[in-house]
Amino acid sequence: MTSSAPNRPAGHALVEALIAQGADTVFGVPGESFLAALDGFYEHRDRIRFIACRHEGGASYMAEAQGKLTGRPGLCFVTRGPGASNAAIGVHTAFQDSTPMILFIGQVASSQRDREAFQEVDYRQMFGPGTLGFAKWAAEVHDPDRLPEYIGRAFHVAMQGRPGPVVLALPEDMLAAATSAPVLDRIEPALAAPAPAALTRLRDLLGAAERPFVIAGGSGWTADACESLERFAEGWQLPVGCAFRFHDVFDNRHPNYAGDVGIGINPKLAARIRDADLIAAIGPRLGEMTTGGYELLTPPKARQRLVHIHAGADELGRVYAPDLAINSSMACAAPALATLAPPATLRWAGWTASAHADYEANLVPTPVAPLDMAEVVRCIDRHVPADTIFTNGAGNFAGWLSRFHRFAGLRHAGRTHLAPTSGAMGYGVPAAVAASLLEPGRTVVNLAGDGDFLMTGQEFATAIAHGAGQGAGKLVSIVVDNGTYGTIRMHQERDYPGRVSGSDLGNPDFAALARAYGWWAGERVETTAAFEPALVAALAAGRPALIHLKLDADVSTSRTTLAAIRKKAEARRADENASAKPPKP
Ligand SMILES: Cc1ncc(C[n+]2csc(CCOP(=O)(O)OP(=O)(O)O)c2C)c(N)n1
Repeated sequence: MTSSAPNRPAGHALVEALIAQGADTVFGVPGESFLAALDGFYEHRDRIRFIACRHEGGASYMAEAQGKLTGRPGLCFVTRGPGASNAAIGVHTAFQDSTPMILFIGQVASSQRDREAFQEVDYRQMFGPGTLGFAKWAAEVHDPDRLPEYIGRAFHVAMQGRPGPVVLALPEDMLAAATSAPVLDRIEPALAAPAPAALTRLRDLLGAAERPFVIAGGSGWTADACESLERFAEGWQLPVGCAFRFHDVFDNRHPNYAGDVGIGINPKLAARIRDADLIAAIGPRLGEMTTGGYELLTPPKARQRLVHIHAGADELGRVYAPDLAINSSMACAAPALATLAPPATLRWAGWTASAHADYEANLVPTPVAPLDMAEVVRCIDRHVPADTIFTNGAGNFAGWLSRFHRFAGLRHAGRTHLAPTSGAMGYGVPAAVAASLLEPGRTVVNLAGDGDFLMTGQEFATAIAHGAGQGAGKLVSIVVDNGTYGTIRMHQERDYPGRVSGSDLGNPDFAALARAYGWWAGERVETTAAFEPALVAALAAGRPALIHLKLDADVSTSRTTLAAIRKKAEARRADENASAKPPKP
């Protein structure tokens, strides 16, 4: 504990506490409810910056991306009712993605509490653990002298076990009151480690397997832990797939890499996971997207033997009854796994080689004209450094990135993928802006859908205002404009063929919009050949750049078209109708 200036406003003490935790950047939208904290940011402006965003949804996404990128809680400040409501999407994303984050909300004065005062909300009800899916912990601080206690708990809770978001409401009078509260030293999370007996059992289970498969993912990975995972996989010759949105946990070029286990999974990989006799899930939640809608592994007792290693005790046995559950952080589990000596002979070297061969074969696209998204991704990869950070929100457009981009792997390049496990649209632009501000030396590429982009595109203004993408690292946003909420259209064609409802979009001129924000933008790209010069110009622009791609809506995914989906659905309907006919007399 460091003692600090006596009798400064609690708002200043709060900012000092964040600095002591290693923070140099917070994201937010100001409100009159936390003026004393804003004044604290002014007081300490040489050590911490307040990035004023254009919407609390953008700010909370940026803080979530900060948590993903740094492993420390991302920090977001918003005002009461309206601000908190807008910020909810980032809290939900941080919850589903197990990302450490703290949302600070300016609250009505204590003297007005419980009157439904202006914009008053009870954030413990709104975000508290009882809501299942928002904050891990929500609290309101009433005593300025207890700020260190609340901040300390917030950092611990956000980072420990299964990481996640914490909400702290700060009544405006509390923030303005004087306190001599000291400042806590930097908090490191307590890390659970595997018990020796569990490791022995794991070794036995692996030794008895014929077709083992590792699914790696979740949060809490460090470069060292990823390197240990790689050594474990090499020693035991295990095939490794990355869980949904955690594609960068394992080097995609490694000979043991088998592909990503998420939306749009390689069908051969899905078959392999079904056929495996042992699944070692190291780090990920076994959520709907990573389990193919709970079908690759069927709950509660999967057909495959299941070893589940997770940092959160509550995740173990939550849906699946594992044969072995290990409650451990990745920082402790991975080095322990790397020390497990494999037997002299392993039975599954061919199985692992064919898993990687399936992955390589899946990288070969079916050519599409006039604009081939697979070639777009390949072209980006030729022109940007290996440590480029890719961001995306939700939509079919992201499928081309998932399938064709080869992530360098966290052990080599740090986190290179910021994307929402929660499937939240609008995540990609704010995440890219945050990444660019936090790591100005790295290139950042955002891939966005036209629907996805316009949910948070206003954060282009934040990028310009705070100098993102204007240094060594480039910032490029690529908008895939197909004139539709394509994912929903795809589902409609599957379930209600030909009946397009609520999914068409009327779009602006994205390049003109970008220029209005001060971004560079060239001609709209409509062909594969036009993309490379557009990308080269964007990377040389010296400021953030947008590339507007026009894609035919029929090109639904990297595997199929809307027309094909509709035809199949109509044929299925015809069959169903025929079999429903009463027998002829
Ligand atoms: C915030 C939010 N709202 C709605 C959805 C439901 N949703 C999922 S994908 C999608 C359409 C995405 O459209 P677009 O960004 O244009 O990408 P496309 O699917 O066309 O490639 C919608 C509406 C969501 N996931 N998140």
